This record gives sequence, structure tokens and C-alpha cells, in this order.
Amino acid sequence: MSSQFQDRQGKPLSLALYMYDSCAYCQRVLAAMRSLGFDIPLRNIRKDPSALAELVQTGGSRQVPCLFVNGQPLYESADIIRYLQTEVRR
Ligand SMILES: N[C@@H](CCC(=O)N[C@@H](CS)C(=O)NCC(=O)O)C(=O)O
Repeated sequence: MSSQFQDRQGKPLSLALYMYDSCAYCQRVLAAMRSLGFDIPLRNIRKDPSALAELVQTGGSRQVPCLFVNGQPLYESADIIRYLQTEVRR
């Protein structure tokens, strides 16, 4: 299956946002995603124990939001939003 997203060089990107609904920082990222028209898969760590386990094992922290980019964690809402705005293409 081809990726919906690409980096600036046109290479496919696999993206997933680890989040939960009541997190204000997650809501900021979700608002940016809506504004960019990016339909990025969500992994809700409060509803899905396997998502929480993946976040902690791979990311090293249970902090959300965390954007997984080709399996690599990117923490901090401001950094995630900047990354989406500047590096990601549909
Ligand atoms: N500076 C971080 C703050 C993120 C943050 O504080 N996230 C909270 C939820 S709103 C969190 O992950 N807390 C740990 C937890 O819920 O276990 C950002 O902007 O992303």
C-alpha cells in the first residue's frame, strides 16, 4: 500500500499520532492536522493498551502528543506542528 504522506524529497512517510482526547497539547496538534487537511492515524493511549506500550517502549516516555515518523518518535506539540507544516506533503 502506498503512503498517503511524503517528505520534501518525495519519500513515503508513515505517520501515527499517539494521543488522548483530554490532552490540550494533543488538541493543538489535532487542530493543526485539520487545518493542513492531514488525516493521520491516531493511537489513543487511554483506549488502547498496546498503543501505550508502543509509545513507552519505542519513545521512552509516556508523554503525549508524540508523532511516530517511520517508527521514530517526535515529542513536543510545537515541534510536531512545525514538522507537519514544513516537512510533510500529501
Ligand atoms: N511540552 C509538551 C507537554 C505535553 C504534556 O504535558 N502532555 C501531558 C498530557 S496533556 C502528558 O503526556 N502527561 C503524562 C501522562 O498523561 O501520563 C508538549 O507541548 O507536547
